[in-house]
Amino acid sequence: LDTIIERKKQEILDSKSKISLQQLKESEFFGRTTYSLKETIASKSGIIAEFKRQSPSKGIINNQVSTLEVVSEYEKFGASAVSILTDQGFFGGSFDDILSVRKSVNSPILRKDFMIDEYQFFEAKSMGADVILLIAASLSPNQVSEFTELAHQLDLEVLLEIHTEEELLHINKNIDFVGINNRNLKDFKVDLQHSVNLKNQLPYDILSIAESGIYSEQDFKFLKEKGFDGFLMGEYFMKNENPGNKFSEFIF
Ligand code: IGP
Repeated sequence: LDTIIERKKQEILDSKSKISLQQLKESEFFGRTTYSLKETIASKSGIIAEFKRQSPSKGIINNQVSTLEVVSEYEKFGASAVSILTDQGFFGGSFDDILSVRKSVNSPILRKDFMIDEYQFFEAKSMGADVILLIAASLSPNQVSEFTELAHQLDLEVLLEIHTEEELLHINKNIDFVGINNRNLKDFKVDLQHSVNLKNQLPYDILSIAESGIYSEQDFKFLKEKGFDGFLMGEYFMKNENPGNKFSEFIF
């Protein structure tokens, strides 16, 4: 994670030198009305289906498919939201992956990236995102509160990702969803029971999303029975030649 954050700082400096904050604020999507995942999470499948070409743990997953084709099908077959990786260095994503599909997708879009600088929130709004991710492991509780406030000023919902008991302290009443990562970002091990245990320790009633390593309908049903409201799934769909098709076959 530290390596990713170091590279991220450089990416942000590059972006800032290319597009000013003022330009972001004047861009087409900046003033748009966003879609709410709070509204779609219970009315649809609860699945947040992810578009991810590659990852540090898996290498290339799928770099043959177009973002638009995949996310349109995710939407058509009942995803509550789509998640799109915009990190370039480690996940092969870009700003354009969201920008280019925004007009065709009427579902909430989660900008999946490592948010460490206020600039990225303005960027998220201007590319057409509706929800942003905050990762507790790379932020202080104070940063989580400040970034949440900024996100809300921009009409973006906040998903806070945690993985350990200590990170429960990052939760505050303003965040919209707690994501519990089934995957340990240090050794990439997946443990669904660990997430269930952590979910049972949440300080109050808050929408919860199980993230990563959901590799079967059985995994999904297990987590649903344990009370998770949402399910963030990428690889299970993306590792197929036709991820949209794979999503359409998933029984939820
Ligand atoms: C999706 P999976 O195992 O279904 O492909 O996981 C998503 O949870 C994962 O991509 C993820 C992630 C992250 C990626 C969860 N938290 C933080 C980058 C950064």
